[in-house]
Amino acid sequence: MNKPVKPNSLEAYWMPFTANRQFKAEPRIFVGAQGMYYKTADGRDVLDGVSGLWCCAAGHNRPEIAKAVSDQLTELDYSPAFQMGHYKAFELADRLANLAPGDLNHVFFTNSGSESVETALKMAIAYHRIRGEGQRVRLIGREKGYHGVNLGGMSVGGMVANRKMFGALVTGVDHIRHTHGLEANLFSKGEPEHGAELADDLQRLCDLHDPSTIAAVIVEPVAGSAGVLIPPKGYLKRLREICDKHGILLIFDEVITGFGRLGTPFAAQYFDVEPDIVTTAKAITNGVIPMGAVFAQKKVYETFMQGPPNAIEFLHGYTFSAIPAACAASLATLDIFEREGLMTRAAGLAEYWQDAIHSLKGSRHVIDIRNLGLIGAVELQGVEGQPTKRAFEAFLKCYERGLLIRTTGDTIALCPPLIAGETHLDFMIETLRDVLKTID
Ligand code: PXG
Repeated sequence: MNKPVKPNSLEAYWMPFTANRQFKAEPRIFVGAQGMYYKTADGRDVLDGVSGLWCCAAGHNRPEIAKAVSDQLTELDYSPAFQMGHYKAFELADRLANLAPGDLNHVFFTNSGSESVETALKMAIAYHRIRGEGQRVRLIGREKGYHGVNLGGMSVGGMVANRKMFGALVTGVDHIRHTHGLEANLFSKGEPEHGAELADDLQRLCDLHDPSTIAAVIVEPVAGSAGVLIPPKGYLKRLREICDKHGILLIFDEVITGFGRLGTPFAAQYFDVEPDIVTTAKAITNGVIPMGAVFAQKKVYETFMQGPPNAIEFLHGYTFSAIPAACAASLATLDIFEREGLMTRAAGLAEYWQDAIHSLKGSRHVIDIRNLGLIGAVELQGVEGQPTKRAFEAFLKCYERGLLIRTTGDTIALCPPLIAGETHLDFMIETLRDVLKTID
């Protein structure tokens, strides 16, 4: 095996969403990965408690995916995305459409969650215009929502720290209230009992702006980046009802919930709510090659398929939409999911996981615990005047002890690969339990 090359300087690389100076003073470098584990530059195994960044759902270094990509690169390396096609793009779209619920049977390819979101927002606005409702231009997001980092997604997003540095953002956007922190819901197991009525906040915005001006509402069925916020029972159904009443498209951003995270292919099936558009990315290729996919209802696609047959119906797309290597990686990923039952595996682990993570109730600093499917969050009391400090300390200490976690604000998020066994889940919880004892 090649020895990893060690650069002389870490300076040139401006790292994304990273404390660059802290990192460069104490670098954390991965040099390998296998199954549930990363290998660090200092030779330690680190259990991946977060599937990379919610993407390596089938575990690391799956040889089937590597072979599919490698074979693809020597057969057809690149095929123009516009006005040309290659078989795997059609095959993949078809297989994905079969996984999605109801009429969500057309797939538009992108290269990331952020691009999927921009695509969905543009699709929604253009859809209404083609139907003769060009006044429907307003986009509604939710406080604490995360929809990637591009201007549209950031504008409908509701994470204050991500927004505040970047100007006035896209106009014509408003937000419904978030569902976080209801006293009565603290330490809820699974879906919280209280708060379905928070969906009625959409009606408030309809009353304010007039529903005829609203194109779409975008929400994460389970909010990830804001610290794992589980929707209250009945909340998403209520959002759907209000959208239906007013002709507003409902977009589910399933960038983290897609591909088995809740024990169903998509959260839409878990919550039995059929959105008009679904955005995905991450686990679609098991994280190995950038790819995203936007699922559109038949009615949305068919609305676009009008006008002269040689006219481009949707003036949108990316050079790397559905590149052959990403399609090959995704098809191989779906094969693994099918063979190993990963699309539903989280359902079987969910109860064990729920009991395990809730056993941390009473640990030092813990003020809430949330879970659903194979997702969990432990919220810590922040240090007065120094938000994020305590959780970041937990992150560093877990890493030292061989566990990779994610933190956002003072919440620890966990989402291990779907191949995890009970002993892996136990290791995660026991490591966290020990670490919590040691942080101030
Ligand atoms: N939508 C949602 C719901 C996401 O979670 C994006 C869009 C953007 O995806 P890209 O591929 O452009 O990054 C995301 C990304 C975390 C974490 O730890 C979450 C994301 C990315 C990195 C870290 O919560 N989500």
